[in-house]
Amino acid sequence: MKRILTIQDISCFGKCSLTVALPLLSSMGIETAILPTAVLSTHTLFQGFTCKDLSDQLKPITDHWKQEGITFDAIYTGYLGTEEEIDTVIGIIEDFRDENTLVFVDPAMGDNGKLYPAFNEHYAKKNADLCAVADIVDPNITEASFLTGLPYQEAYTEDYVKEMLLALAAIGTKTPILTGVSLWEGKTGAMGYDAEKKEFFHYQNDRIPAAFHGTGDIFSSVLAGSFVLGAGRTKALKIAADYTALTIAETLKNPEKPWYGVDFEAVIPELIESLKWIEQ
Ligand code: PXL
Repeated sequence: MKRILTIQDISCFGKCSLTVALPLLSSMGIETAILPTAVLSTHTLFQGFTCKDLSDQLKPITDHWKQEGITFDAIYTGYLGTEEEIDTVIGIIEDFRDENTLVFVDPAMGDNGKLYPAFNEHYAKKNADLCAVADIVDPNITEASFLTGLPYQEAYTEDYVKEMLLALAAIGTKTPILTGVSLWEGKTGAMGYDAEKKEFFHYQNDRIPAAFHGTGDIFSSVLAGSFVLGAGRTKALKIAADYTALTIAETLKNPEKPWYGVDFEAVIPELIESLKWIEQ
């Protein structure tokens, strides 16, 4: 069985970060170890959330793992709290990675042209150091613009997406993947760039005209899991994008649609079913 380590916060309520990554990766048949960076009452789009920083626990926990000889096939990082924490996480990656470890970084820090409430531009720049050590990063356009310094555009062309991907590759990531990319009217998905082969690749599915919080974490968890399971890049994008779209469609059926996250739990069986594409 493949084993992944995911490093991100626990938002106790709100369907994001670890409460999404752990169930999804486990459902995909991947042993999932977690390194919680902070415990929050909710994610930061709720008013008045509490937050207990766990930065001082990261080193003792991972030192213990080292003593136990624990290793990982992949390390997947998500929302991190502070700039110091980014440095600690880079150290953990360096400590645990070997030539076969997949390092997947979701530089979760913003959406719709803005950073999340807990972050500033300095933090955003620091996240580029983490992206530099990653095999794969999957920012949305907002995050990519903060990482690269290229201007954020709501309406854009394929050339803009390609320029952004090349700028991300210039930071040092082997395979940047830009999420929430709409290449044609009525479609949405992701586009990536393989810096070694100098090839662009993409996957688009039908755009559902609705936006929910937490879908970025769902997409990243399933994308990271698909790569760990050996999916090629286009199949991995398809599995992650189709499942994310399904979670949105499912949520729209719910008369009490939660604003804070999607009903991903109801369609986990379909995710498991879609893993058969990896072999096909
Ligand atoms: O979904 C990303 C995320 C993760 N963790 C926390 C957040 C957010 C987005 O707002 O606030 C704490």
